[in-house]
Amino acid sequence: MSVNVHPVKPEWKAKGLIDNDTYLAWYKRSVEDPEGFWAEHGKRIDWIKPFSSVKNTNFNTPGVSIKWFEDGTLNVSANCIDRHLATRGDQVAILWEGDDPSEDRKITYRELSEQVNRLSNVMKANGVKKGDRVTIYMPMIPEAAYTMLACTRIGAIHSIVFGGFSPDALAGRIEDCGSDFVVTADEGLRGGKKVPLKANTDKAIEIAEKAGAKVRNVLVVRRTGGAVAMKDGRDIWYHEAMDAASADCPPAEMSAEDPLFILYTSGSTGKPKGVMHTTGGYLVYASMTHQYVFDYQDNEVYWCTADVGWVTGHSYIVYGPLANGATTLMFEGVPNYPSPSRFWDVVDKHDVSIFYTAPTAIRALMGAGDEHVTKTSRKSLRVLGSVGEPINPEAWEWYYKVVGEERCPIVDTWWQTETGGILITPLPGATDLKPGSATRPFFGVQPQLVDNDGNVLVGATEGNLCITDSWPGQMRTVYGDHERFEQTYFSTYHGKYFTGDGCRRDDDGYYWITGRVDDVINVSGHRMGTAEVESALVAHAKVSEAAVVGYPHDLKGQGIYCYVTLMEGEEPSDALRKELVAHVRSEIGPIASPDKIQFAPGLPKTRSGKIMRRILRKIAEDDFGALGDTSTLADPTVVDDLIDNRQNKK
Ligand code: 6R9
Repeated sequence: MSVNVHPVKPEWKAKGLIDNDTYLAWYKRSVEDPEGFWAEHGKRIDWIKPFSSVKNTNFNTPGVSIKWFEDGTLNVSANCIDRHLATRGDQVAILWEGDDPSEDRKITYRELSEQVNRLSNVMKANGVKKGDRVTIYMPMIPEAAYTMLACTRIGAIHSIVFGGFSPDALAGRIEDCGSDFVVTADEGLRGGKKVPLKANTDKAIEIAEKAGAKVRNVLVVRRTGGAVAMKDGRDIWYHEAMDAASADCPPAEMSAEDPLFILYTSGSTGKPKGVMHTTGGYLVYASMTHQYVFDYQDNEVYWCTADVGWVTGHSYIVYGPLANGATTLMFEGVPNYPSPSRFWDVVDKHDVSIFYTAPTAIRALMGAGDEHVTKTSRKSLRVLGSVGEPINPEAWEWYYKVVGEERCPIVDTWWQTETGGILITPLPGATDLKPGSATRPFFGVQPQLVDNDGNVLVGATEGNLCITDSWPGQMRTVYGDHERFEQTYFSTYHGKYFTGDGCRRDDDGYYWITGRVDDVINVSGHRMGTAEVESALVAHAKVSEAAVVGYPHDLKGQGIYCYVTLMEGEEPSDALRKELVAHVRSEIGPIASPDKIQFAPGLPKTRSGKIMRRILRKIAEDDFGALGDTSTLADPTVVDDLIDNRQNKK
């Protein structure tokens, strides 16, 4: 494969915070002397009590333990707000762009301070204490950021559930972390359509309470003004409570290792994991990566198009940018509403310098036609970013040429919910770019490729991506299940953090992520455990068994392909297909909608009863010439039926 290398342009180097020599020198120090390196960079945030211990980490099972800056104390909201007031009180902190292009709001750091202080008092007055779990199920409105920051101000742990998730999914997450306080809105608004957030919350609480959970209060922001039921004694209108609250709430002094947030993410088993991040290391890492990866410089407008329901929204809409005193743009809408020019219209309207989005959006906009881009100016753009899944070189080149007019470096940032911040990425002033490669490790990050037996691979090679030592932003545990944390991440390759991704390293030491090697698929940049979709399918009364795999999809990256075996006496039909799609949507949410459903009388299993997914993947890809060895199957004849009835015939 020929690679179209784009060397760092002289003007990128001149403007950039870090050039290649600096990158190489800092990187060397960061791995040779992590204590010294992070002692220095740990000071980039404000500590109430400075740390003396820097790094105390162990990747060996049992006993995995990760602590950074552990004797230091700080408050995240004070770092994201209070410390900027003297110099940037009147600077816009959050630049909000509504779903409807006529709506926007500019919230200065001073206004942010007032809102967050009031909200902290509202939460306190309603019994929220340090260490309590607060569930946030909200649209992309500034109040979502206020709520996150108010939690950090009083030491409560937030758990954000993406607004596109179903009541069932929300219920499971409320229950798992024992959350008794929920913040939501009457309705969300996306692409002109309303999302019934409060009604979903009511349903979720009903489900969770049947399972033993108890939700004391629901705080409800009025967004659309749509009619919603308010339960006496439990539900509180946000605006009423805010009016009555004082605008002064001193920040709680938190230990560096106190929990900051929980964020549920899919793994290879059916139950989402509560990824837990802590206070000090996370903030140091989020702010440092935000500054250097995006090359953020004072007074620039920075826009990350993610939703706060995903980790990208946590680290790169809220915590990283605000800790750096940036102006962060928060967008309520979608890329193609009211037209496929929306992103670029917003860039022009607000003079956005740095723009960070996902390959799935880039591919969709590329498909809509260049004219939607070229009719806009985009002259304010300086740096472009990509995250969420591998970006194919064609989409990369389009982003570079058509959107950025070859003026803007593209940072293809590889990272995960678990890593808290970006681990492998170019730096705008330092790294020669290769479309499709996330390029080189960030400071302090030591990638390693291993084969399936755990042998370390050197030089240009391909293997399973591990990280051999800790970085400050790393997750600390799975909430309530440390053993699962050790099992999932540190037991496959003993003593190493295993990412679940496959990866190639080229002759220049550049990393090329090839995608998940476990049973996780990546649909439009969203992680989906195939087991989750399978359990949703088998929860349907007519389904006896299901196996789910990913297949290449032009827009989504991967599509969801389901093999379904029906109960005795049930007949396959298109109506049932539709019913199953609707069922999965209601169990998990629209992002889990199956793309293909194939009714299969039998699934290919080994004699020990294991489903051979390798075969199912090949059939879903319409690549059954290369099925490999099927001799270990209990009943090899099922394969012929699967091939005959495949849903992806080319
Ligand atoms: C931040 C985020 C993590 C998984 C990860 C990988 C894929 C993310 C990528 C990428 C190739 C990139 N991924 N960024 N693959 N290149 N630049 O997306 O977190 O939702 O936890 O997903 O996404 O497979 O393991 P999360």
